[in-house]
Amino acid sequence: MPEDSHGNKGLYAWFAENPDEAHRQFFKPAPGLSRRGFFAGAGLAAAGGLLGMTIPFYANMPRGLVPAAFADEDVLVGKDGLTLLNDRPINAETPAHLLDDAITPTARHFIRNNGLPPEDVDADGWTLTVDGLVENPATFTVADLQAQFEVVTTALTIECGGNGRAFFDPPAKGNQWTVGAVGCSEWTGVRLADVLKKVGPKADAVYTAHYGADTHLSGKEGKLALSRGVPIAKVMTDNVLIAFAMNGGPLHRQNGAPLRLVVPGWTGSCSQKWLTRIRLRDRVHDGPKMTGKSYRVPRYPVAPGDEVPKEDFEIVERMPVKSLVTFPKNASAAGREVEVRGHAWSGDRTVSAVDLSIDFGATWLAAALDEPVNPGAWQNWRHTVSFPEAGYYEVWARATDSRGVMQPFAISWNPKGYLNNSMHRVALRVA
Ligand SMILES: Nc1nc2c(c(=O)[nH]1)N[C@H]1C(S)=C(S)[C@@H](COP(=O)(O)O)O[C@H]1N2
Ligand SMILES: [Mo]
Repeated sequence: MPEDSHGNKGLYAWFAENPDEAHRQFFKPAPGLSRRGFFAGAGLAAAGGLLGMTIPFYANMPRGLVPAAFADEDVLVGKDGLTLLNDRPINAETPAHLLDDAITPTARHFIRNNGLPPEDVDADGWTLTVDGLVENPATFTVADLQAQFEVVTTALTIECGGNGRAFFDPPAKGNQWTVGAVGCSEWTGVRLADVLKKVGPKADAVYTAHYGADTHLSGKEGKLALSRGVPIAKVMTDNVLIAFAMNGGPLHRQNGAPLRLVVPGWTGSCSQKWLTRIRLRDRVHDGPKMTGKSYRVPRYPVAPGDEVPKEDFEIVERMPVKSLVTFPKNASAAGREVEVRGHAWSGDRTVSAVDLSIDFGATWLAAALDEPVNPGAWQNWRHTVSFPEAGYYEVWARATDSRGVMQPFAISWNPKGYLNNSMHRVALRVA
């Protein structure tokens, strides 16, 4: 049972393991309103004790809800400094200055859940089935994957399609990600391409369909939180992984343990967590969050607030060119000379330049830019900036990719708030 560094069982673990009991322990019904959960005896001392008061609308509280009053500390067990945007499902981003490492530590990889992660995961008994339009459908344990295919370790960038949503005006509904729904950890696993070559895709297979073991928030049997897919051509590339380790250790529970897909550079939703099945299909997959307006953007620019017909949306695939300033921290104090640094990426492409401006875009300074450590990894950059005098400055970062596409200052609004790759701005008080 997961415990924190003080030996306490995490609140989330407690709720995951026995929601009814946890509910009884944490919540106290207002007298006379509901008898649900009221019981006498040893547990009573704790009941309501943590909140210290009754909850008038106790009867309406969904089973398994982790009280927001504690959520910040307890839900993010094993994570360090993440900002919780939602606790049901758990969504948490990493402040930019905590993404300063070249390789994102597990504790600082963001979390984007659409449903509830599976409970009591048995990594040894876990299986992945590959079926649908294949010659030889097969089921693999994690050990089978390790034994039958080449195991590779690569740094791969995952960015949520909604990263940057918070900067849309008018606001787009959904988690209000600022800049931190992105990470580049080192993933260890086998290539999906190798596994598919073994099972033999049939000639009419054109698309994958991914399934995971998380459950829908409604708790409805068989209802999936998210099931997406990608064109076969994408997964036949070398850097799409079925990963079982992260940064040399196990996957974090919230990042898909014990098995997940990593489809670098494409909207994070393609990287199915808690992976149980990959099915090959003869058409574009139509699982939950694959149809309608989910992870889709209008084919043409639309005015803010416009209603766009469903058929005018296209599926989000690769993520656009983007950069992040990870040092110095936004709104911090700085000296007259500062090494500004960060990362830059562009899905399926490389970044060819990162430029910085300290004068609101009038002039630009070229940063030193590293090659990616391997295809699919973000690129690190740095530049020592000299500020002419004391005062308030903004550092703007602008990446340009291998096709000459540059980050914009602001992007055209879209209804679900995807793909916001506008420049990252960091405010500095120079002494
Ligand atoms: N099974 C499953 N896989 C999933 C999701 C999910 O809700 N369920 N969320 C997806 C989305 S939208 C993103 S951005 C990435 C985030 O990966 P992370 O939580 O490890 O950062 O996981 C993807 N894989
Ligand atoms: Mo996402």
